[in-house]
Amino acid sequence: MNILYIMSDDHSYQTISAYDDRFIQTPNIDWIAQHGVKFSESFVANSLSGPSRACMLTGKHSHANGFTDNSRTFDGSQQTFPKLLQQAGYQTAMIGKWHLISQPTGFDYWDILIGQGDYYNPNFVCNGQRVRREGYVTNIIADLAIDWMDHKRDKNKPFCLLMHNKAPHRVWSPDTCDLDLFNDQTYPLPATFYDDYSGRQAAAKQQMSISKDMDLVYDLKMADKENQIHSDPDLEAIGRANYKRMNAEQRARWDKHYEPIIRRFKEAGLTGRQLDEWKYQRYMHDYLRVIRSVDRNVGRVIDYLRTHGLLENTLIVYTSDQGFYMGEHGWFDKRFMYEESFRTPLLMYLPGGKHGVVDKLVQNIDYAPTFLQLAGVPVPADIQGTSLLPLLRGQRVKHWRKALYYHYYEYPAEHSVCRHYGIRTQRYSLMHFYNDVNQWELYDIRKDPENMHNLYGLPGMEKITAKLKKQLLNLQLQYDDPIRLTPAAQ
Ligand SMILES: [Ca+2]
Repeated sequence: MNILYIMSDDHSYQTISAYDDRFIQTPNIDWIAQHGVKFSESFVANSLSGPSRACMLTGKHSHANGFTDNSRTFDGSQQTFPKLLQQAGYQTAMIGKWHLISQPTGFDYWDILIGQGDYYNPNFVCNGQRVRREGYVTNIIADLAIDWMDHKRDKNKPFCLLMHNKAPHRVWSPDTCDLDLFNDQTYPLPATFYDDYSGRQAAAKQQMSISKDMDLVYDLKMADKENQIHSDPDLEAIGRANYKRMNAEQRARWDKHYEPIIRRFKEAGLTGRQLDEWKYQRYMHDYLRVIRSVDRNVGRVIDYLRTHGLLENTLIVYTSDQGFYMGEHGWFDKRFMYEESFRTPLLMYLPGGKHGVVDKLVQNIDYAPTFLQLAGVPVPADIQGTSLLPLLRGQRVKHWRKALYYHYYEYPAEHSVCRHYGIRTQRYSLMHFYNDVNQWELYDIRKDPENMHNLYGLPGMEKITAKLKKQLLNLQLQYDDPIRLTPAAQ
């Protein structure tokens, strides 16, 4: 069985119509759900790019694979599932955003973006060789994936291809052919857009708010020709450099779309909530245009499999490195153990497998053992995830996990989200923010899926809190996390 693993960067489940059809239709991504499994309770172990990728490759939590935050360098000498598949006779390839600093190991072919990568005319490193490619990044990554499957692999061997999009990562720059999509759409503000963060210290401290931290020039492309609009100097400089990176044809189409928006923005002189809500609409427009391109390119790759008889023997996975805020709590970005960023979309098509929804608690440490088991490779005992293969085959699973563990480390850093760890059951989330703050938060997800009402310490919550803390400590011991609940906190 071949494995095609497609992972986008910061793709929220809110913007996949198989999960939520309020904002956009994604028929090609939905195809995977319609012909396979949609995991409705899918989560990450650490809601950030590099750490999430490291968890996925190793099947281990961040403390165990060493890549706890984006300042780290991935130790490529450690065990990963691509290496184990390669040893078992698979052809392995990694194409697109890598973001683990060290060079990829365990791949017969790799062709990766440098760092975060650029949307337009991006630079890649192909098996160690630097190359600039003209065009739009999502199209290029799909082109490379198809080209590898078509021409570069050994067709006598099964393959495992990791296709990692840069899109829709900040700053959500659409393909020029998609710029005018959704021009007439106005999106409803999330109910929590004006959250005041009462009862939640870490939420109050963050710097990822659309109102305060979303940059006019960098994020919202208001780089005017007259040079009158100014924003954060560093971000503005990158925003203007992104514009210069385009070729003449791309710039002409870009200007045709953005110049009238910039002109109207200058004339309007928006302030306060009007400005906040204008920013939200601009953000949604660009983000959703980027998703349209992601979906189209997923369709191209599935079409390739279909026309080459590979749908009968290829597992197709679509996921994201974590969830993302579409204005909920007034935010963009991720990092928190709150639902929107802790969750991640996960769709899998297994030929001959189950069709439908799986509501078991699953996490990105489960992918590695799934692929190994599918390939008939023994799953090493030090892998912390659990194979999803029985769930994909529709088998009855008696003893599935009752709770997930989460640990986020990147602080102090961009967006100022405090360090925290926590536990998530089907019903509750309990999280402990530590380091410069010391606060517990408890949510009843069934009653409060938006994580607005911190129940920790309230009368009547003692019993469930004690039970969850005990379960949390058990998970920390099970996964051997050196940072764990102290006796005083229990
Ligand atoms: Ca990401």
